[in-house]
Amino acid sequence: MAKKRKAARRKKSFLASRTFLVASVVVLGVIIAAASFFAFTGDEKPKRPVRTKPVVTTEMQVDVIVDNLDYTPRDLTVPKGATVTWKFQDDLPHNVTEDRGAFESDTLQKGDEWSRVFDTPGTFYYYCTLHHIMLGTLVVAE
Ligand SMILES: [Cu+2]
Repeated sequence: MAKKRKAARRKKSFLASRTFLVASVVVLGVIIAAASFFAFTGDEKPKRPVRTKPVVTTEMQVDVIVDNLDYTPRDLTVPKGATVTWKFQDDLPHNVTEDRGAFESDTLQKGDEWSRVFDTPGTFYYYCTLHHIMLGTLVVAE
């Protein structure tokens, strides 16, 4: 009788250690996944959104509306020498900051505007430093 109980206890302890092993592997997996996630996103610049409704224009004066935590159009191509004006219409303050520092507006409020002449061809990725979900692309054509 006592022998049987002892065997049962041994079986239970084996099960417990196996459960512990599985739990350890799961916890370790979660830690590795979290660590790699933070390592990957840590100092990286914001990711570009999927290109939606790209606008290509030959106009020399082009507006980008800043509203609802977004730039519209998000993806704009203008001719070399064009003036782009960001018009701030959101209730929240925003700015226009190029990823590599090519240009940077002040943080502006509803009703404000910020203009810049683009004489250098290239692709400029910009975002709002206050809201990293706000991502825009400006292409200055040759
Ligand atoms: Cu913002």
